[in-house]
Parts: sequence; C-alpha cells; structure tokens
Amino acid sequence: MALQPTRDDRFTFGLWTVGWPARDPFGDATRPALDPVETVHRLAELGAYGVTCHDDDLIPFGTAAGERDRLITRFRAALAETGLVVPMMTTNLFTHPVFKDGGFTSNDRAVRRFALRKILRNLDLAAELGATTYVFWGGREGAEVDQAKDIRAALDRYREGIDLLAGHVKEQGYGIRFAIEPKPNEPRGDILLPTVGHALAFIAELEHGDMVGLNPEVGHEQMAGLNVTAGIAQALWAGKLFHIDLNGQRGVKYDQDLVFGHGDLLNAFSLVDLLETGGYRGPRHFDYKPLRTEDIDGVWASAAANMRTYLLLKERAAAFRADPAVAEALHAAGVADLATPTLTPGETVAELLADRSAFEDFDADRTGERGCGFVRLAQLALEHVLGAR
Ligand code: GLT
Ligand code: MN
Ligand code: MN
Repeated sequence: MALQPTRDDRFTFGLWTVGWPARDPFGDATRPALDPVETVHRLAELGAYGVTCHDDDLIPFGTAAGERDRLITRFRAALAETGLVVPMMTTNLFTHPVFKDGGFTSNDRAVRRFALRKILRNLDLAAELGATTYVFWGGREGAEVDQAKDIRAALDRYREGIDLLAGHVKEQGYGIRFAIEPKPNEPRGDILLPTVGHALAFIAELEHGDMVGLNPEVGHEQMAGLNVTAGIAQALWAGKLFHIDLNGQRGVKYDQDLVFGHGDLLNAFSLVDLLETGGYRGPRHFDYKPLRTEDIDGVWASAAANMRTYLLLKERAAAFRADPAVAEALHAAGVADLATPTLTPGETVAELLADRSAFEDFDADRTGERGCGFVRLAQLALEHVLGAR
C-alpha cells in the first residue's frame, strides 16, 4: 500500500497547527512565525489536500482594509499555484483580551455584538474561498466561577448567535454548514458544550439545526475521559459528523494536541477503521501542535507523520477486516447480530408477552454463563496494529 499521501486522501491542516510558534503559558516561542503562503507550498509538497484557518491566522487582528485585501490576494495566489483548497474556516474568538469572558456568551452585550460582526465578516471570506464547513470552537465560552455565569442564559445567547448566523448563511446561499467543536476545559475552567453529547443536545434545540453538526476533536473527548471512537459513532448515527479534528492525547490532562496516533494508538486504530467504513466523506483534518522541542524541520516532519500514521492505520484496519480469523471472532462474538431488530417486524407487545421462549422458558442462568469472546477480538486488533498478522 502507498504511504505517500495524495489529494484523494483529503488531508488538511490548520494554518495555526504547523504555524504554532510554540509559546506556552510557561515559556516563550521556540520557533519563528510561519508565512501562510509558505505553509501552503510546504503542505502541498507533502501531499496535503487543503488548509484551514481562523480569520486572524491570515489577517492579523486589527489589520486595515487595504492590507487585508493584499493578504487575501497573495494567499489565493498560493492556493491557485498549488491546487490546495480551503474546505473549512473558523473565527478566532479567543486570543484578543476583549474575548476573555467569551464571544457569543460574554456577559457584556457589546462584546457579543462585536463577536457576531467578526464572524459575519469572515463568513463572507469563507464563502469566497469556497469553504463548505465553518467551525465554532468556543474555547472562551465558559467560566471558572459558578456564580459568574448564568449557564441557561449563556446557552440562550449561544443559540441566538448560531441561529442568527445560520439563517444568514441560508439567505446568502453560501452552501456552508456549521460544525461545533466540543471541548471540556482549557482555556476556560469549564467550557460550554464540553462533549459530543452536550453539543448534539444543543443542536437539537436550534431553529436551524439542520445545517449544524459537529467537528469533534480526538483529544478533546479524551480529555474528558471519553472513548472518542464511540462519540464519533454517535455523531455519525445522528448524521452530524460534518468535520473532524484528528490528533493525539495521553489521558485526562491538559490539551496535548499530539500528532495523530501519538496518544491512544488503539483508539486511533478503531477510529480510522470507523471513518473508513462508516460513511464519513469529509476532510481528515489534523489539528495538532508540533512539539515545542522541535525546530522547523521537525514541524514538517510532524506534519508528514500525521498523514503517514493515518495511512498506516488505514492499511492495518483493512488488513484487520480482511482477516478470516477476525471474521470468525466477530461472528463468534455476535457483533453483526446486533443489527437485527429485537422485535420481529410488526410484532406487538402482546405478541412479545405471549412468547414463552422470551421469558418463561428462557434460561437466563445458562445464557449468563456464556463467554462473549471480546478479548479475542481485542487481541486480534492489537496484533494487526503491531503488524503481527
Ligand atoms: C484552537 C483549538 C482547536 C480548534 C481551533 C478552531 S482553535 O487551536 O485548540 O482545537 O479546533 O477554532
Ligand atoms: Mn486540542
Ligand atoms: Mn480542534
């Protein structure tokens, strides 16, 4: 199998990922800032399909109109030269001090209005650049102090904002869908819409929920101690997996944004297996941070590592699915049987009650003694990941 990425693999990177100068809460930048034009060229050489960005990644906050146009023009020229696309854009509502208490959900109404204006302006640019997904990561939408934020009012304002923007996108005919990115904490002590499940419940309350889905991030679910593959499966089940942020995380701690696969490798394996077989057609978007210890060569090596790891896992997942021993173990474990409805089509409660085999004659003790054979499956998966089969 070819491990050289091609456009068909649909690998994308945020400008803020490889472009992170590695400033952290304890230390200065260890690398110079990257020019977005150079990033486009380097990613294209590595085999990526597209780039994504915040408004401020491309056009620093506060840039005057003429300079803004110039920055956009040279970025577009780089895209045209390389063939890279911009499938997703988003808004920075977290860096500037004005957003310290949130954008959509700041207690200050003037800040909320400013946030909406900032998004509206960038939505026009997203449409111009051909983006079809617009992400909302609400890193500052939250609180540290229970008494400082009325969560129900905050959710009202969040809904008001998203519905307003969604209605606008529909009116403009932009062909953009929204994708909410959950995260449990960091930078706020607690963030609103902390997990896939919370975000799905929020979307169900929206007027324009039809065009709002999810952009889950591997590490963010894992920061909450959750199984990201299971969360992604529920998002797919709900028809809401609009986009995905792939990266690595090792357990419940600060957001590590490691290279994909450099965290929980078995979970990454089951995730790739799911994405490749579960009907997801969107970009494979890497949202990671090259380690602060790396120089610029290490940055590009880590970008390549994300793609190579994905392709390796894809190859391993295909081998797992093609292995007759796996088919046999899946069969023994009854995995496919779960697809059979529990009642026969048309069967009524009365008929279920009349079925003695379902209860009176059912041997619960004997059935309870039967092993499920799941460990065999786990070991087969592990052996495929290790290349032992
Ligand atoms: C920020 C965050 C990411 C989000 C980005 C989109 S910004 O880097 O850590 O998880 O996907 O706003
Ligand atoms: Mn993250
Ligand atoms: Mn992300």
